[in-house]
Amino acid sequence: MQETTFVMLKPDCVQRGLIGKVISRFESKGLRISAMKLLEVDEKTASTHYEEHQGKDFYQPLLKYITSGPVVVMALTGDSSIQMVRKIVGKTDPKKAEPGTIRGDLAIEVSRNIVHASDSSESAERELGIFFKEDDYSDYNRVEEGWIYP
Ligand code: IDP
Ligand code: MG
Repeated sequence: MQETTFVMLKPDCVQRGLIGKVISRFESKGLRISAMKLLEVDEKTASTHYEEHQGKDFYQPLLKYITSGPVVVMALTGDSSIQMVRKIVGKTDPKKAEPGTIRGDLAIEVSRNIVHASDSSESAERELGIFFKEDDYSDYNRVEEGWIYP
């Protein structure tokens, strides 16, 4: 089923110069970038985005981390993209993430794990709504989806 998921390249990803490397993994898999921007997350947006973690001991450091520098947010569309992107990203703790996954290959610390990806269709819808509005999206097909060169 065609669906759209939300991905954020966190400040450590941007500052380590890994934007291209990480996006490339999603692109090569065949996912379509349907919206994308570079921005700084303010405190309020960060707390809305991570509201499920409120009260946990890593919550405050998490807000500080995510607001510490620019991030890249994107909407990725494709067949089963929500589950698939979570697989490509790997387990939350990079020490446990399998080699071949983004976190398994490019990170070490759970508190600096490079990338966020929605974990369900409900969270995808909610998180996309926090960062994108209707006209941020582009509707097109990739070549393998039937796009024809004009
Ligand atoms: P997820 O990003 O794989 O969905 P969540 O459990 O939703 O993982 O946690 C959100 C984010 O909070 C993680 O990506 C990570 O940045 C941070 N985090 C989660 N657990 C810990 C922890 O035990 N220590 C420090 N940071 C954590
Ligand atoms: Mg999560």
